Amino acid sequence: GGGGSDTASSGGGGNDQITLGFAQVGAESGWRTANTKSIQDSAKDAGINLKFSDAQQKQENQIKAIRSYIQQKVDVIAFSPVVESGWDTVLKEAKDAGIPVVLTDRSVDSQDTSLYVTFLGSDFIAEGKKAGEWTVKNFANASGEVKIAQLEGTTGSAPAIDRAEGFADVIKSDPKLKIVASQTGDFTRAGGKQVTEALLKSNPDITMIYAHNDDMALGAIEAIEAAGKVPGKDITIVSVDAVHDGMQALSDGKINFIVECSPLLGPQLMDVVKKVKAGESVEKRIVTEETTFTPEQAKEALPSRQY
Ligand code: GZL
Repeated sequence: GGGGSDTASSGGGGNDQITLGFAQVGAESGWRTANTKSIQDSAKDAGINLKFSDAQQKQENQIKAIRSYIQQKVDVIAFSPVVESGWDTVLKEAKDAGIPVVLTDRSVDSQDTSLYVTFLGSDFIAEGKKAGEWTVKNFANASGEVKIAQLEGTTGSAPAIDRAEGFADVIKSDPKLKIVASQTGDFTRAGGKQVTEALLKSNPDITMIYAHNDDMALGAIEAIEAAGKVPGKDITIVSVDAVHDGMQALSDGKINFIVECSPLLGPQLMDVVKKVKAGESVEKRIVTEETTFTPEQAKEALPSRQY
């Protein structure tokens, strides 16, 4: 037993009201807390009864939560799979119970795509490519080798796998660009700081850090400053998400470029839930709209950012 918080629910229990069971990854990053807020606020606005659980980044807790939603006979189940693999059994249980499942944010590697109605979330490979394109441009005139350290997201998660793939695909066009070290910081600030502290000892001459999310980049900034170096100058930093603290560091010049990954999936999720309940068809893949930011663009955008 234990692990993960109990499923909290909000909103009345009217008989024609839709009940959605959402199994969240955890609360590991600024992105995740903004994503949770978007889902909770949107459920309220949509009059949908939300049952919500936090799996503390453990797959077994997400599976437990999904099973509890099946027991409670919710109308729809939605979740962001912490890792890509290991979902077929529980998704089959949901299918056999006649409960449609919506994937948000991260996807699964199940061969049987009938196990879920749709996948609503970002194109992480495109995010990695955008980071790579900026890197190729930024170092086009560099004289020697550009030593890159990569802070990977949660091992086995779709964003970690795809952001690494998209980035590597693009930077291979310039042989000067070399990934000399790559390690997971599990999407957390503490993880990013610990990995960077070790990195700076083993690779003191790294030119750039590519972080799979802002929280790890912010941890890296702490480690770089503790080592007496200037983040954004001595070591170039590129990251993904564009959450408030990342955008602040970008605006301050401690990060050089951020690829946005929007957590505000709540409104689209509630639309999908209502369509599914009404038996209407939904596209199999819904890709989130998102952009990129330079320091100047961050300065302009910060005042109006929701997260
Ligand atoms: C991406 C999401 C990732 C964020 C991290 O959609 O799954 O998980 O990039 C978060 O900040 O922890």
